[in-house]
Amino acid sequence: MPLTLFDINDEVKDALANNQAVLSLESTVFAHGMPYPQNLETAKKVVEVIRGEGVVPAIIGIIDGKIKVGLSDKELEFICTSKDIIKVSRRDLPYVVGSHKNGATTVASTMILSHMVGIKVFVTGGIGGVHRGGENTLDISADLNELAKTDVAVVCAGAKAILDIGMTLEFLETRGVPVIGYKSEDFPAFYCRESGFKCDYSIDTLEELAKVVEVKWKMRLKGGVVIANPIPKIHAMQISEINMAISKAMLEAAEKDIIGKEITPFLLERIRQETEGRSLIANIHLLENNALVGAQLAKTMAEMDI
Ligand code: PSU
Ligand code: MN
Repeated sequence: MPLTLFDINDEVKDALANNQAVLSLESTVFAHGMPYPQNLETAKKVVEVIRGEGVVPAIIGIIDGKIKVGLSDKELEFICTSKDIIKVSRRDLPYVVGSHKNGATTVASTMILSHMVGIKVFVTGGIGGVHRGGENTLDISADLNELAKTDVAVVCAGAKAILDIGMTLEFLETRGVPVIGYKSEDFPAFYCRESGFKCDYSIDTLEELAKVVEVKWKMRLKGGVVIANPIPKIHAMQISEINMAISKAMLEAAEKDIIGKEITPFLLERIRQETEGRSLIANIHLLENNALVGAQLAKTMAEMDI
């Protein structure tokens, strides 16, 4: 591992050295997925939730080209407020690190960096996927490829309905990524508990979840496991409301020719406006819930010596 490129904070370093539970978090969800100040408040809340479970949180980001594992409060504030933060997926890592830039990491890059330092569980809001029309545009998130090859368990609330969820699940199947619902048969669609698609399997206990992850890696079946954790019922949104907002936002994105890595942040912001902030509130709650389950899974895996 190119250790000189990393700056791992002492708490995370100690925990990793002593096989204590560590849970990593991406920073794009805060830098490009939510407005200030809610992004900073949510990041702080999520860290608190993880600590409450006795697990060490490690938000990952890049500052002046240094890969930070476990952002300090000051660094987190910078990532949440600066306009100068690049959205960093796998292909962006060499440039952003090599040219001493600032970056927020996506699911793909956070998986890579977590794996490099030995963190096995990672939590996010929703994974990227195959965009609608992806069969023509080839807009398929690098998150999916990473899930196919990097050994990290990813706790998420499914994938957003701005994506083609059916094609996303097909892609994951082809690449051999198990999609496990935690206490859910349905594959959730981020703001909603259902997407119209099922998970491959549903598991009700953390021990069983941990076992599946362990077996996958013991058998050297490279890659991640998607653990789909639906948004709590009381915070879930109406499918009709969210679909209306999504359709409107997507039409606008097409009119404005927004493509590539800009599309997800654009749609998230427009959906927030269309739902008068309700989507943001749902986003915050599902992240907290994912952090809770992620922390519990990290703890269970550490106890089982996985
Ligand atoms: N989903 C969200 N908020 C986000 C993202 C996804 O609800 O901010 C981010 C994640 O970092 C994810 C990335 O890894 O978008 C996927 O982007 P792309 O499709 O450009 O790979
Ligand atoms: Mn994309």
